Amino acid sequence: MAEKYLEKIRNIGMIAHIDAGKTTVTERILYYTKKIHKIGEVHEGTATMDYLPEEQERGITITSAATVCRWKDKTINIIDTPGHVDFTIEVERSLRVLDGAVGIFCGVGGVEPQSETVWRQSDHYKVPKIAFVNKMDRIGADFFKVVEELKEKLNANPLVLQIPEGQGEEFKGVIDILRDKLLIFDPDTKGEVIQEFELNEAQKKEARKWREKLIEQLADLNEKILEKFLAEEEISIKEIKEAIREATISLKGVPVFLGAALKNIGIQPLLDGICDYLPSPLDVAQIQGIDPRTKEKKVFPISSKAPFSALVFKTTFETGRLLSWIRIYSGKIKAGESVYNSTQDKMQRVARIFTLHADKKERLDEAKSGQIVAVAGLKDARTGDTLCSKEDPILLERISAYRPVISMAIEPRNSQEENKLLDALSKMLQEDPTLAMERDEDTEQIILSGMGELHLEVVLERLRRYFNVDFRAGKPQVVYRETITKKASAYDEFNKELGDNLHYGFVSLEVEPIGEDKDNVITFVVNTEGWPPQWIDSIYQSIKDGLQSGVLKGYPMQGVKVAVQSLGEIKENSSEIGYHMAASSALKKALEKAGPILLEPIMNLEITVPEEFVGEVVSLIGMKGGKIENMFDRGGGKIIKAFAPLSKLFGFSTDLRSATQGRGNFIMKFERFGTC
Ligand SMILES: Nc1nc2c(ncn2[C@@H]2O[C@H](COP(=O)(O)OP(=O)(O)OP(=O)(O)O)[C@@H](O)[C@H]2O)c(=O)[nH]1
Ligand SMILES: [Mg+2]
Repeated sequence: MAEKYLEKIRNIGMIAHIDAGKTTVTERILYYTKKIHKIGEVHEGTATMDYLPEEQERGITITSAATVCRWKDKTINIIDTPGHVDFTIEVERSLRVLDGAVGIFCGVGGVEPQSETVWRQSDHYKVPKIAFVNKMDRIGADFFKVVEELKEKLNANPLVLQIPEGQGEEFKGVIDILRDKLLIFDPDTKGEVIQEFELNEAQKKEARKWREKLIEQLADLNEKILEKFLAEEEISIKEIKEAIREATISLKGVPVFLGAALKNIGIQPLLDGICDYLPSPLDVAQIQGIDPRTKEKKVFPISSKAPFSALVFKTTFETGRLLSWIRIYSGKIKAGESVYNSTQDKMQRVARIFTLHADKKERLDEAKSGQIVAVAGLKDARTGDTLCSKEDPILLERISAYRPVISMAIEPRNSQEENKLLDALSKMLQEDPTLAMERDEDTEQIILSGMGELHLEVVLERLRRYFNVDFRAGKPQVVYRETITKKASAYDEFNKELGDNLHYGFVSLEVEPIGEDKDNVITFVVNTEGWPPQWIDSIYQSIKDGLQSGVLKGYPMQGVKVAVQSLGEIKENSSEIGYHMAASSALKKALEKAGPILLEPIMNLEITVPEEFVGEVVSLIGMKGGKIENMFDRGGGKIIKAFAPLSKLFGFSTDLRSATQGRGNFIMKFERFGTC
């Protein structure tokens, strides 16, 4: 029997393009659910979820923040994610542990590029969604156009449940097409009081049209509705809502709501929608993992009585102490207990458990299946680690990593500062899987790499602000990759005394280009049957490591297939070390012969510009070595989509501003490593 409390939980995320209104919507949700008593605003630096000074100064979300509130009989855990492309990891790791999401769209901008990206990410994790078309008060808002874009750009099946009464400056309220009511959100009570009006004839006609459309869509998806529809029988609101819920959870439909969060319009029906249509932890597939001992597939039931399993999806340092954000899939934990970190193969103690509300915490004695909580005390926990019980362990899939594209050299002012810097960086690296650090062997400089200029800018700001470190930072540089352009083969024989033992290994292999943006592939053409698995593992690992640092400049390689073709042995002397060394050297020789080249980050640009500046922007893109992919009209301006190498795009915002007298805007995201 499923436990009742689980049905009443909604774990949801707010996902969208930058500035769509995720934080503003969340603020209203907190207000109407009485979690806060005063509405704060992003642009005033007072929004609850944007609590970091870096966020308040810029008016954008940088790190995802969690909160929990209650609406009617449901407990809603919300994660408000950032829309800026440099912080996509925050969305990725949140989506990994959430059961549902609200995609927020600007009524004017529609489905903007980063919305497309996060929507696809959520599709990848099979996260059911509802859509909220926000900013309906803005001039140029067009709800129906956004609905069309949901179909065209996101391949979604929008189930329109509301239509607007007026749009843009004329926007007055929301028409509920299921209940045939016009909802007006009283501005004097900050939208808390909702007045319901009967529809006039014109509104009724429009509402009926959309309801019929909705029923047709549902009939396509749902047998019961189809039967009644064909028999022309009355279909009750309850039946319609059940069908919508089924369609949403099975990823076949996306209920669409609308409003204007800033004007306090449309939030309570959205909250009802979250409760009515988004899944509870019981409605989503059980999480699959493997048994770390046998490597066999393993599944635990979603229940607090099952063995414990949880995923660490985020870690943060607060006043020097590590806080791990976890999603509990099964079982429960109590404060003070120890858990097994199956990723790191060690026991860790859960000192305290908290629910999070932005930057505030509330202590709990225990937490169980379905919950999202933060725990203190797990030393060295990292994003993507699995927690479970030692007796019945499970290992869950890690969270995908991202490839840094920009690096920057930093130099501490003196050796005392260097220790402080390294200490601070080790904490920040633990928090942020998209940040990487290495030492330049020649200059001894510390090289930080990350997702973009803003990402590194925020990292430096945090180092200065929180850790009080004094350092000099260089200019951002592009991070490259390497690949090969032709087939080549090579072999190597290792035969040396190391320590007191002779080590032997012979490896011959072939390397081949398989497409510059493809992941590497390592195969064994040679029949490895009968060979000790540790030798084969050693060769595999050696090749894998070797591909991490290319033969031109030491950048990671990609798009390379390595086929091990033959192996040789000398009975007494063959060893893991021997094969490791032979494979590494054979690989190096083969790569050198295979026409290695550098690949650079190619960025995808979407530029919005008034018609009269199109010429200037086209020539600017040409100057930057870019290629225009297409151009189309949107919201009275032109959108130009182009690809260009990142190395030429530093300072692009200034160039674009001067080419368009400040009227052009752009969004840039990483497309691939390649040649333009
Ligand atoms: N006109 C209008 N402006 C809005 C509305 N909702 C939000 N805004 C404004 O749009 C801006 C961005 O809103 P946010 O809530 O920060 O958007 P976000 O999606 O959280 O942005 P990021 O977290 O940075 O990705 C703010 O200045 C809001 O005041 C709305 O309904 N109408
Ligand atoms: Mg935000």
